Amino acid sequence: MNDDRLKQYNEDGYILIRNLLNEEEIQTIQDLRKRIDEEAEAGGFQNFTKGKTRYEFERIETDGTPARSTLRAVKEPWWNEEAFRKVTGSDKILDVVEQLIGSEIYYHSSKLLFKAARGGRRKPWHQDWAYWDHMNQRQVTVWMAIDEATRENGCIEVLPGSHKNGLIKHHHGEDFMIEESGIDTSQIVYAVMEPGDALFFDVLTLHASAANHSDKGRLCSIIDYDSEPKPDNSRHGSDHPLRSREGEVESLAIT
Ligand SMILES: O=C(O)CCC(=O)C(=O)O
Repeated sequence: MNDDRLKQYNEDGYILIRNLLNEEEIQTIQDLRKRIDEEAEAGGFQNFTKGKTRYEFERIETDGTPARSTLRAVKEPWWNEEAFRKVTGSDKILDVVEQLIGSEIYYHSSKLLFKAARGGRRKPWHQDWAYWDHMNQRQVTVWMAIDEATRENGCIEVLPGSHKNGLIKHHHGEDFMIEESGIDTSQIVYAVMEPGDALFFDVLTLHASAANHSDKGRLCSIIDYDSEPKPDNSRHGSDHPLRSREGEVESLAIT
């Protein structure tokens, strides 16, 4: 990323990088999703946990289509899914992350999210840091499109410059969210993305996504990186360094 793009990131609180993942990497995540769906179907689409990874499914019955069960989210796939880790923790991603938060990089958290066609619900406006505001702020979220993400299927939306206003009060409403009535909707940028595109955004950048009313599902990978290990007693973050000023770091065995 050149200096202009870096300046843009600091100004807007996000940067969109096209074609960051190649076709093989996109397919790897699609195959992972397929394997998880097959496993879930065999188990009657019951939620399950493996080590630190949680697999969640939902029944979609809106818009007049026959009810169906489908993947909703894999929380913390990093710990149990080697394919996910290989794709989302590659050097080309860490190289961008390093430019944004520095050369000390720790794994923070991850998700594989699926917004089902004709019924996948919206995510209200929020800042990621609100979930873990006891931690340091030098963190970045990387949102990668695995399916195409459009306005119709609920692409991610951001408010440029919102990271400069600090943490906004959140409450538990429809989700963990801010009071949305004050949002200037004319400022919203819709991050329409092709598979393989990646949005890097600051943990204070306000973002949301609409419900999916289209015929196409929307799969994405999300990963957060931190510049510091987790504080004692924090349930968020990790002590696992991915890059360090001292050079090589040990790779981690799958749990
Ligand atoms: O992918 C989306 O729809 C938004 C997800 C998100 O913002 C989150 O999980 O914090």
